[in-house]
Amino acid sequence: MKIDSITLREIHMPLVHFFETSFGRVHSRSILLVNVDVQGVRGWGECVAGDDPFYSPEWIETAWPTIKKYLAPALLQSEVASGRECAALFARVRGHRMAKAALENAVWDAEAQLKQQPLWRLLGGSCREIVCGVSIGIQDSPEQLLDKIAGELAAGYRRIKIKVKPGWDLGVLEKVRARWADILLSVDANSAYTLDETEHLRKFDAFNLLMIEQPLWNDEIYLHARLQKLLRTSICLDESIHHARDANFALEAEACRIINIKVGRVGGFTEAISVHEVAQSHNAPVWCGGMLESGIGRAHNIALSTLEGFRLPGDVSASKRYWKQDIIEPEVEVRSDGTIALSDAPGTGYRVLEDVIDKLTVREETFRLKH
Ligand code: OSB
Ligand code: MG
Repeated sequence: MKIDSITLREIHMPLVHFFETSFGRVHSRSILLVNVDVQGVRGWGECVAGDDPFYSPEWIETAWPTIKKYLAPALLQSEVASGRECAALFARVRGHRMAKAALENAVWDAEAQLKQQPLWRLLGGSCREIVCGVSIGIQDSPEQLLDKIAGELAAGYRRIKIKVKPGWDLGVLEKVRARWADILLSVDANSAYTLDETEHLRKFDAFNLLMIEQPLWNDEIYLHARLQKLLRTSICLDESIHHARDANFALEAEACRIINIKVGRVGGFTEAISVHEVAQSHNAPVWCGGMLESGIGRAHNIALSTLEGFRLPGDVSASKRYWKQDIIEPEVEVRSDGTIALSDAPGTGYRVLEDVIDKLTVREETFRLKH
């Protein structure tokens, strides 16, 4: 594939409902989109870095110059045969995985279009439908949370995950379990606790949770192993897992029993597939995490979720939970049984609405090889 040009855009999209985690509340998102023009097709990728460096050190103001100065030139100067070859091309740059993933995934998308293949098949997926869960942020009151859960269950979602932090945890879980004793329920702490709070965390065991996601520090694996020994509830790691070696260490050390795979956090589809393989070799289930993506990233998450190790419902849900108007057509819809159907169309199976993107764009820059 000879890449003709790479375009980076920043779009601004207000959320339908605010989203609050232990590190703060967001009402809208600035999203970096990248597209690669190659041999008459346009592949799209989404950078999942946030507006702020709160979930991870990366944010949109690190991703933009990293792509501009290092990743785009590296890609423009070489000829890659497939999306899979991008990771090696970008390896000289340390970290910046979300920036790398945006570009690599755009190349995979272009490759799927050029080969007239569904992206999910190109990635090695085999499931024709994926099972969906939702991630529900911290609300203004427990009553508001219960209303939200009721709405999502009525919509068919098969797993509810709620965000927790000290002061918004056991009391809320009591209320949720009092109303729904049997639903598949998990919690995500986004690193809100420390090992000193082990006794408190052990109380989560009373609620029959599918998992507790990332209870401790974002940069720790070993101390999660200490904690996992003391909990009945399975730990799932999110922030701590940056690549397949992390996944292998975490599973070998029994720091977790489940891994949340976010394609942006691990640096692209190639590494996400490797993390999936590592988890398979340990017989540990994985599921696809979300980063409040627009339709472009969402479509990529759907494709990734078709790999056979994605045995638990992911945080992959309908466009309308986030956006009044998404930037793809059709928008992502979840059926009343909580599943999304995969199509056999080439690429993602969703059309990118460039006119809508144009209206949302606040900056744009195109990179080409200088002759
Ligand atoms: O920890 O999974 C997380 C959103 C932003 C940053 C981190 C996380 C999340 C979510 C949202 O939980 C999942 C989604 O609905 O996209
Ligand atoms: Mg998480």
